[in-house]
Amino acid sequence: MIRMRYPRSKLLSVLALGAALALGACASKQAAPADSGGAEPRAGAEVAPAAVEDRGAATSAAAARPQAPKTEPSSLESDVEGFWPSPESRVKSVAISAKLGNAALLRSWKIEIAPVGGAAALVSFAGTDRDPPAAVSWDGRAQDGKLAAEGRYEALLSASYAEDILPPVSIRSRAFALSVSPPEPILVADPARLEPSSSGIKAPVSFGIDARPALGRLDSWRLDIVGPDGKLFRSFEGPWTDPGAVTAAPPPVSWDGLSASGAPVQAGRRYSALLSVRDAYGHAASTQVALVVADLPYASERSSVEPWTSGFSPNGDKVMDGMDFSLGFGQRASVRSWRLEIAQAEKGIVRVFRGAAPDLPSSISWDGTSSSGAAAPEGRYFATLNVDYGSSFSPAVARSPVFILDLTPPELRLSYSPALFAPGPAGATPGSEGEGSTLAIGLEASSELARLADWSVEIIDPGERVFARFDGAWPPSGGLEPLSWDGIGSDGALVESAEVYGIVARVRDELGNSALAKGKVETDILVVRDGDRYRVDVASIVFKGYTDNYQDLPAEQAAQNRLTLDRLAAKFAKFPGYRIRLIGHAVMINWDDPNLGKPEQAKVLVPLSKSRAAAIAKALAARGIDAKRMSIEGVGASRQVVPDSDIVNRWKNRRVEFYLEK
Ligand SMILES: [Ca+2]
Repeated sequence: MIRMRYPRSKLLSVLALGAALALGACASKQAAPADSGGAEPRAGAEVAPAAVEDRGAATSAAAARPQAPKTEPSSLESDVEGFWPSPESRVKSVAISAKLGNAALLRSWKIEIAPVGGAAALVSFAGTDRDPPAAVSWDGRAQDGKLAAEGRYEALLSASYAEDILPPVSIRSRAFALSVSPPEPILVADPARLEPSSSGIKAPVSFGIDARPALGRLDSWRLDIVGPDGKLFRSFEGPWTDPGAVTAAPPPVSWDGLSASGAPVQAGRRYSALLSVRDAYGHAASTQVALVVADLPYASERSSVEPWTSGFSPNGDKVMDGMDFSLGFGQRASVRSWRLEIAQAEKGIVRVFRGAAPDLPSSISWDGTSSSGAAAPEGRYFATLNVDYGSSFSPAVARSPVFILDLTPPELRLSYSPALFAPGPAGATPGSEGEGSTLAIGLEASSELARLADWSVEIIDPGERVFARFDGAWPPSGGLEPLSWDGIGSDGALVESAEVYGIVARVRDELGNSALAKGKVETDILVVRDGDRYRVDVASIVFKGYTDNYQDLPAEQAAQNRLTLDRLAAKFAKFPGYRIRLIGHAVMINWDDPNLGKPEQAKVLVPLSKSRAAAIAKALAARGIDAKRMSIEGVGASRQVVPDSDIVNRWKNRRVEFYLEK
């Protein structure tokens, strides 16, 4: 579009481009066609009419032609160095002001706009009036209304005078740019990867700012650092360095990694730098580069948390009731704070311990309570040590091996056989060379969480003391095979005949939780070789104090006596070829006083022991043993098994011994 501005006094309207064409039509009566002067020669920006130097010739011609007037200068000026024909533009058009000297003598004039370099004019208009427009405005559109190509243009003014009284005028304007493309900003960040330090970043970032300006003169720039949250972190701006130069870039911008308020960038986060540039016509464009803040370096020394044991059992029994952890802080001097989290795989964090430098404990003890003080549930746990190094290093995380909190004792099942146990060395049984039987003791144990650690089996004698003991690590060395016991006690003695022995089995897990199982086994009548005869020991026939009465007793004892007699009778029936000798024994009261003991033996114990042997012989006869096979004897306290001073054990002396003899 082109429009013309006339001096106010002319009162002429501004005409649009379409109208400019119309002007051409309307002016055709008086003006040459618009393109008629396209090939006219072009001269400097401002020239006086030609032939000024040929003043002599003009003077000599004056006689034949009208007197040549004094030549007035003409000029053609563009008001801007460029423009951007767009509604957003600050400079939407270029104004060409033309001034023609000797206007009153004009014959015709023409103003054209053409690309620099000689291509055909895009628009032109012309006239024959003697007062051409003071200015023409061009909005970058060609005669046909289409936007002209981006590039550099110039305006051309040509004019001729009536009767060639003056040389024709041909002037070109200063070139001006028709700018369409926005500038292309160029932003380089060096380095683009920021190394964090305790105060921000180790080295400042240098931003190189530049732009490919297209045809527009660059005007200003703005550099925004945007944080990971999308908010403006820091901003810089300035004018383009040299308003006179088209491309001269501003000096680099140095950024110290701090926000406008002085806060440092965060390690491991991503920022971006956004460069916007603007040209003189209002064209704006932007570009951005990513700025990655590296993670803080890792501490070279590792942190650690180690439970002291594989688990614990906080049940107040003083056995492994607490769990201790060793804590290792990788780079102690740089630690800012720490946090120890104790967590269960299923339930998450149960307990937290924390502290700050310089309080860096080498160990922490946990009593098995949660943060609320309640008992933590049983299960598998682990501890995590989080070490905060501030801005010196990346936070360190150390995780412990799994450990167990277990309060439930193992499950234990005790089995044994036979219920009636008849041990004895090989060949001890009359008429038999086979081995005596053994007691098979089986343990089955299980534990859900903690590993089983060890086991023990104790044989408890009728005096409630440990007769034999077996123990070992779990599982038993023989695997799950039952323990085989030959009836020999820890002191090498054989079990007593026809007694009840307790069996106490125990298993323990690694955390000190133990389980107990009890049983009882009865020993059979034992037959032991004694020289050329066999002795049958029965210590369990209980007599009423100082009598031979074995029946007037508490019901349980009386029943046990009857059972023993039944077994004796059954035993003797197996050896019909042997005679049976019954020898009664008794406990001396006055064992510590020979003066009293001697008469006690003679007057009380011998008769009592013989009477006891007789009572038992009678009971055996009642059970089918031929009385003729049996003989009795009473020896009182003369052949004691243990000293009568042994109050605890002397019950063993109160007995009847049986011998099988040929
Ligand atoms: Ca415990």
